[in-house]
Amino acid sequence: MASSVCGLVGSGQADIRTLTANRRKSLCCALLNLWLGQFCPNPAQLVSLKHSTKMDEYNPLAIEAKWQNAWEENRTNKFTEDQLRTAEKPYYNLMMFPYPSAEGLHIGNMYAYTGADVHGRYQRLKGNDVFEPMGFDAFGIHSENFALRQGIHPSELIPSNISNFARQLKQIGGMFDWDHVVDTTDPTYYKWTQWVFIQLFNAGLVERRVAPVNWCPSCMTVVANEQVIDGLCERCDSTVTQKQLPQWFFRITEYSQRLLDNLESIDWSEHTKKAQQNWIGRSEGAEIDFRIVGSDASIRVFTTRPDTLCGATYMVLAPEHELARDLTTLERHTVVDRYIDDAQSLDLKARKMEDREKTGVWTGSLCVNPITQQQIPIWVSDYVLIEYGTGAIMAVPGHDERDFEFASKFELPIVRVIAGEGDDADSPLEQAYVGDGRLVNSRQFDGLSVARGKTAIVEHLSNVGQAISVVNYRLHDWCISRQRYWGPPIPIVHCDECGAVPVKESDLPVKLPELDDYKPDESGKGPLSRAREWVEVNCPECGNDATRETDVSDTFLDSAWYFLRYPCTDSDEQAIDSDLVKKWLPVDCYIGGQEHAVLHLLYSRFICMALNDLDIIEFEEPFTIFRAHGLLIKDGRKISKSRGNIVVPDDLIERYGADTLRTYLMFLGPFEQGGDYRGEGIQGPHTFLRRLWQTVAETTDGEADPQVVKRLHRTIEKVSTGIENLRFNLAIAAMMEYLNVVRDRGRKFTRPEVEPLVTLVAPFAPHLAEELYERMGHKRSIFQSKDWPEYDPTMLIDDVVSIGVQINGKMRGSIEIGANATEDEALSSAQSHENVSRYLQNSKIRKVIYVPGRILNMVVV
Ligand code: ANZ
Ligand code: ZN
Repeated sequence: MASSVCGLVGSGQADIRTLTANRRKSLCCALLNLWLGQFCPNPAQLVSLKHSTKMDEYNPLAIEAKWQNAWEENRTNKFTEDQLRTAEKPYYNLMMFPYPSAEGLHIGNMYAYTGADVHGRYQRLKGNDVFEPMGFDAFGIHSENFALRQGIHPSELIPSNISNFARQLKQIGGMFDWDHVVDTTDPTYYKWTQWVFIQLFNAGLVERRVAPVNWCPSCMTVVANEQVIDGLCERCDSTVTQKQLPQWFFRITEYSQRLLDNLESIDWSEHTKKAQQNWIGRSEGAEIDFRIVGSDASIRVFTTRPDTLCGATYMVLAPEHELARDLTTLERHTVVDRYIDDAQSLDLKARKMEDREKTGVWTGSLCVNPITQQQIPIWVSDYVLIEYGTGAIMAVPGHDERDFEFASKFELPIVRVIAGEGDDADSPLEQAYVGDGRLVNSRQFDGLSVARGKTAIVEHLSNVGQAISVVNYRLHDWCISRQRYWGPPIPIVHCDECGAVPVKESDLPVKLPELDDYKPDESGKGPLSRAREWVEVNCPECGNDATRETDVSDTFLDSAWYFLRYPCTDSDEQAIDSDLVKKWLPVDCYIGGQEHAVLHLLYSRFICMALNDLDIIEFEEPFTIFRAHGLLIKDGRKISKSRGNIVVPDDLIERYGADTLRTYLMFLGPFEQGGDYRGEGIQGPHTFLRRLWQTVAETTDGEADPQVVKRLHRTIEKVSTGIENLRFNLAIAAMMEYLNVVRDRGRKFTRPEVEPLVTLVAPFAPHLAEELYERMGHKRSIFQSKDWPEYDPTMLIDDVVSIGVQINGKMRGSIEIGANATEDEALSSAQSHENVSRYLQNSKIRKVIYVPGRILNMVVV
């Protein structure tokens, strides 16, 4: 036996690091054989039964252990480095790797992985060289919090979780290449995560700045915007507040437009693309300057509706706006200062909620509307956000809902400047009018359409230097700093002389120091700052005393490039072997959860664009196809640990076998929509597999029945397109139907009728298929056969039947015609029939009676 299968032994002692190493001989083999022995007392006996007339029972556990062992021994699913380099039809089939934070994989995870594996096995049976690697996203807050709860150090806990995950993933019959595993917590991996950071740093794409961040007082860490749900921390439900900290940022916003444009060239589900578009949030508009009364200075606002400028009756600054305090008059100071201080303790997410009651204060100052020349008040309110646009808005209560609400509350003037069809220019507004129309109350611009008004007003103001057209994006730079322990240290040294200096590449990895007390605290500094000896270091540039960066990087960085590493894990010398990456990437098909539609997928795209710009890789888009799987529902709710409705797959596998579980899960519904898990339903697929087993045993030699062959071709078509469109349920239903046809009313069935079904079922029930394939006399693995059956398209046409043709009630012949042919088709076929046409000569058809599939009767005179 060639290689490590530690995960199968799975009692927790095995360390995943043995899995990542290149073709390392394993000590586990002997153990594995012992373990297998429990289920498969005598594999030779199984084989000898091939020729026995009395078929043994379908025993899933025995054959599954046998084939998992055989795959391991024959390296069926593994590539050597050489094979990776020379594969002729490379197909990279990837699924999002799990974070091993929980006790093990639950049935919902199995659902996702099985679907992706079915797709991979199908591609392989079609003759592709399918690379299907697996790994563990084991750094990060999820894993760390899990370890904290268990009271076990993550460096102890995570490896045993990983080996349990690996055991389960093997048990379910996944076609994973266990010689190319990525474990993000392994220094041989995170060395290269740090290397990626340094490449981006050197390219000027990394920046350190003080920024307001969401701060969870309970997790005691910065949390990303998207981890704040309704103002609460996603993990612990505490109220999130704001804190000012120096942070490391990746400048993803430099790529906003490219991230948007490229969406057109990739085959992703529309839903996912839409989510990315919304997240990037492009909006076209203008920046307009408003002169401050009694000052030479002006305030710049961003608006998408310059056409409504004449309706701007006041201005609003974000509380953090640099002019907010300066513009406040003496008598307004107390009120405004208090308002600004209060706003800053609120979290960013809560402030963005549309339905929050509007609050605000007047600064006491005024500015001038550049068209109407009216003096309008400058307010401060937290509904304006500092990080979007210019942090200041012109408020148009007549046409913006938020402004309308604010103006109504504070009794500010509301003016209509857009009139829809039939609207009176001067009738008061009951609510903001957000529809299309023509400009009114807008001086020389009256009568213009909204679209024309936008360009006309911007053009007018830009001539006097008071406006420019701009495009804004909602997307923010990516904050990658985490003040936590369980992550890769950010490879930076702080030196008084040289500033922030990246660690020399030859000094990577910067190993995560062992820390017994790794809990975060409220200092705002990461736990690594407590590792005194580790922190003190010489500056890589000038050699003077310096200190290490103590933040670790975001887990999303680990997963933003792991797919580049899988084919390269044989190399310790470089992160990315350009030949291998060129051969295997972009990923042909990526499957994962819709919850990652934005962050993980967007960050991965960004990293690839950046590495492409640096000539490290030759493509920009990492995933040619992406499909999100649906969710498995139980009792009307998503299956998840937090909902306490977990189903552990191990028990089901023990009872029915992995093949049955796989087939059952895939039978539940369209894969992209998910399915409703009901335990009893598993019997159906189980019976199907048993019947298939029985059928193969009872198969006789002989010719195939043409009618059955016809059904076979239809079945091949249904199964192939079903799998291609991830409609696995339809594929399975088609096979079940076909098996009924084969065994219809006790008919004898033959090998050419049955054998292709074994291949069709192989993606779903790989162990069973291997066993049956072997019993049918094949020597190599079915997955090396490239035997996926082709269907003949002409066989898909309607069944042809023979129907009688009568003329005036007398039978005059019969025609071969499609069972569902129309009356016209039947008539024209009859008219070209030699005998029939003779009787029709010189007569006129008065009436036609046609019963499809039965009879055609013509009344002629
Ligand atoms: C005047 C106006 C009139 C606006 C109108 C809208 C409708 P999107 O489409 O999301 O880009 N805005 C600008 N900066 C803002 C900030 N920092 N915080 C909160 N709101 C801000 O939204 C752009 C619109 O949102 C801008 O156009 C501005 O209000 C507001 F009938 O300007 B508008
Ligand atoms: Zn220095």
